[in-house]
Amino acid sequence: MTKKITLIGAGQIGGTLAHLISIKELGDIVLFDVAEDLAKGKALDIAQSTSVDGLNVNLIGTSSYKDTENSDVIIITAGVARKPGMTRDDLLATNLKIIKKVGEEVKRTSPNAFVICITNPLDIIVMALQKYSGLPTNKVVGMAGILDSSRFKYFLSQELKVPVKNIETLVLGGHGDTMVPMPNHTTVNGKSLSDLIKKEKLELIIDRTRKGGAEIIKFLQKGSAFYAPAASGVEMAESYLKDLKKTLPCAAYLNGEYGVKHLYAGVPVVIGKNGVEKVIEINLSNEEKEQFNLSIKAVKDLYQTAKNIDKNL
Ligand code: A3D
Repeated sequence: MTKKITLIGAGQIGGTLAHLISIKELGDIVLFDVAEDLAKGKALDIAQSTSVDGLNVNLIGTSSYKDTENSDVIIITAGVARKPGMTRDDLLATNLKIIKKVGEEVKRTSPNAFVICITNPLDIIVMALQKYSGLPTNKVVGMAGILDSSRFKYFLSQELKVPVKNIETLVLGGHGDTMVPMPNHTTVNGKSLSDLIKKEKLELIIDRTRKGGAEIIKFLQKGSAFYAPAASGVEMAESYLKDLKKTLPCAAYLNGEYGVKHLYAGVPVVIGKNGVEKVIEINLSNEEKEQFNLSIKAVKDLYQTAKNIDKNL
């Protein structure tokens, strides 16, 4: 049966998600936004693009949650994005309020959906979304690690002059300035990265990866990255819908894994037809552990700030 995919937020990422999902024919698409005309306009434009290629996808734009009922997958980008000079954490209060409403509506209309959150600050918003929606933790997951890893991979491919597909890499931790690119878990054509690149160069690339979002905001001025974030969200949705059981770095609920309890953070997980089916625990060196723990501390601190805003979290 045709799957139903709802995109809550029809802004830059929401529109790109709809386009990519239609090209891949993953399912019928409901593009939802409080700005109804924006959702309707983008849905109509993308629907017309499907007749160019003869794609078999239905799209609608709406501001009514009734139209989203019984979705199989929901991808959430509702909220505000960063402007130049802002950190992801600056978005917290505004986006928490938005996500409360979204979470409650998701619970009411699509309690069986697999829900992917992209709204920033990611780790806290996905945690809040799980609480507000009451959906099981394996059905609520955050997109960040795939994007951060893709940036790391791209910069390495440019430096080493090898195709991106020959590089395997990983970025863990929270989606912020303390994220942890993992050079020791990176291979290029199966070879260890440390044999191929000078330490100083690698450090520059790690720093550029951590600031990858800000670099794009500085160019765009009016918004933040959306093509790569959307591509990353689609990879997660596809792994769920087709039961691909891919191992992907995502913001997942930790219940003791990596020594962390009751918190969302970026770790490798297996995504298949049951949602997040497994958290993969990889061995971390002492230095990696230290950096990961620092990143977890930043997530915990921001969670405390969120609790000061809404004590029910
Ligand atoms: P933008 O183009 O502003 O789209 C956001 C949309 O949300 C707008 O069309 C709003 O009308 C809509 N919206 C606001 N409130 C609601 C609501 N209550 N219900 C439904 N829709 C609503 O932003 P964007 O698409 O560029 O970014 C969306 C979010 O993703 C932001 O919070 C970004 O910071 C975040 N983001 C995350 C990553 C990660 O890697 C995690 C990367 C890039 C952007």
